[in-house]
Amino acid sequence: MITRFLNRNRIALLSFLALFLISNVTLYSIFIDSNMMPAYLDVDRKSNGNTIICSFSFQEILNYQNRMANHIPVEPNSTDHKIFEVDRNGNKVWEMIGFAQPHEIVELANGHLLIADTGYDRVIEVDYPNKNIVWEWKPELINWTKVNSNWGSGHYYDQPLVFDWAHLNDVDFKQRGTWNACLISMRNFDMIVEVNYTAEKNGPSNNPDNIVWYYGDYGNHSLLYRQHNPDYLSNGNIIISDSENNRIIEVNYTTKKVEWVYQGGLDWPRDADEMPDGNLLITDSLNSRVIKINKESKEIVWEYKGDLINPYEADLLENGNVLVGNGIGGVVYEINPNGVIVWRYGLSYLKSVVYLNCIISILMGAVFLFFTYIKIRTKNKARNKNIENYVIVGILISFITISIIILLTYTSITILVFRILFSNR
Ligand SMILES: [Ca+2]
Ligand SMILES: [Ca+2]
Ligand SMILES: [Ca+2]
Repeated sequence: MITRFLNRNRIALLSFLALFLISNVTLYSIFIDSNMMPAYLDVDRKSNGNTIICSFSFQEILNYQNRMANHIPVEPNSTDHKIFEVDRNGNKVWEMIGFAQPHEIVELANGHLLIADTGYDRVIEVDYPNKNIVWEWKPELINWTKVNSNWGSGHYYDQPLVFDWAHLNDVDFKQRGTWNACLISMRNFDMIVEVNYTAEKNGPSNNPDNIVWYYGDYGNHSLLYRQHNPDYLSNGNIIISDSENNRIIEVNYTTKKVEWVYQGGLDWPRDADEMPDGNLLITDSLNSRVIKINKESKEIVWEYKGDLINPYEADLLENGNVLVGNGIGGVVYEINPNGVIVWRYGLSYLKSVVYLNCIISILMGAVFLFFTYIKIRTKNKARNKNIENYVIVGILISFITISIIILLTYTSITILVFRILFSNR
């Protein structure tokens, strides 16, 4: 029975499937155990020319639901959540742990780093290159009723959770003449606040009186719906990626009226930067692309997709290139205006999977062809004319298999991305 079932073709097919399975599981185990499947959020070019990266692991993305459901905070010494700096040659020159999904970094003029430490619901200032926390701002320490008397004790703001409560995902910094300001985004509050940083530093900190401006209100999705990356514009207004509303809005700082909207075709935008030429650089996360649009005409004047998978944000560099972290792709790219990658950091697990599977297919195709050839040659020399047919069939099998693998891999990546994102919102 078994011998009748196991003819030559089936043995070839079964051994291919076995090798395919074993090698992929092995690769996955190696990568995930050694923390080689990072997910990148903010990626910035520092003033010293190095690149600083907010990183957490793919494993942590998978853990996220469990942490949320059971209120499990990230362990303080977890190496899955870190910020590190690499030089032009890709050497790691600085690293710091002690975060939970670090989301955003700002380098201050004195070299200190302001960090949005999302999972721990705080902004911290670190005295880089030392790693001391010299200032901390936590929404759970704020008396929100003093900011707005309508926000009473039953309000979301007054009911902190131990993990990822506010989802504080962004901090920006601005010198305002006599005082310095921080613009802070709390995604789960549907709100951004401007904090008087100078007053905070002069103490006492976490003072509600130091919140000098805010926009948005929890649950009022006509204003903001789980936003990212509010930035100061040169005209004094605030630009915000209103992510779940799939739009970019400009809010007048004085009147709090929306003065400008860009909506067309965006899917979960998470970053919009004003460029010196007046255009906007937008990271359209779920469309896995970075675009430049003309702010007046709203036309797309530049687009980069490449193999981006859910990028978080992009920056225009001084040399005119664009720096972007490839989301769960685990790679950082510097892209020139012609769409050419001129610098990269990191290894893409997902790409490695595709390449590995292509190599396996080609190898198995070659082995299959070789044994077919030997068998025909030894069995019946008169049938040698059929070898060409076997060769063609063998090549076709390899080709079709590779195509299916690439298709399946990218389909699974897409499904994975959607699953992760929809479950994390
Ligand atoms: Ca950045
Ligand atoms: Ca930002
Ligand atoms: Ca940016």
